[in-house]
Amino acid sequence: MKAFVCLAVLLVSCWAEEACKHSNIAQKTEEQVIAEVVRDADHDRDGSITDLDVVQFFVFNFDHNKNGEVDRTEFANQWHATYKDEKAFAEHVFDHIDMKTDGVLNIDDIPLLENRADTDGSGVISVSEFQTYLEAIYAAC
Ligand SMILES: [Ca+2]
Ligand SMILES: [Ca+2]
Ligand SMILES: [Ca+2]
Repeated sequence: MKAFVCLAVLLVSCWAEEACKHSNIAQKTEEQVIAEVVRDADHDRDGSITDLDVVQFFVFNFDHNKNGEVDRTEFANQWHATYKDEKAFAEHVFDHIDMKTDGVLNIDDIPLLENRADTDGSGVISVSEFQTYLEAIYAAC
């Protein structure tokens, strides 16, 4: 566990060193984009982001070749098309969400994502926890 925390800290500091700036072709602010993502991710609008919401959000919207996984290119293209962030920035978002760092988002990332975002340990990611998680990703970039 301790080794994992150290690794996580290392990875975060690596990301922080990259000169990456939020830019959006529609001039949306980070706050506007995050609000849209949170709204879309809570697919059934019940105030929490469940496994099913995550699968519906990512697999249905982003998995263009329908192979059950979302790769970095699929993610960047769709994030850019939907939220208008620059693709390079969308790739940074992907790198944070790809918890297993194997280059694809799939069901293996979900438990890791939940561990990371469920900060009160309630077993479910609330809309506000998901928002905080996204804000951290945008701020780290
Ligand atoms: Ca939900
Ligand atoms: Ca795919
Ligand atoms: Ca929670």
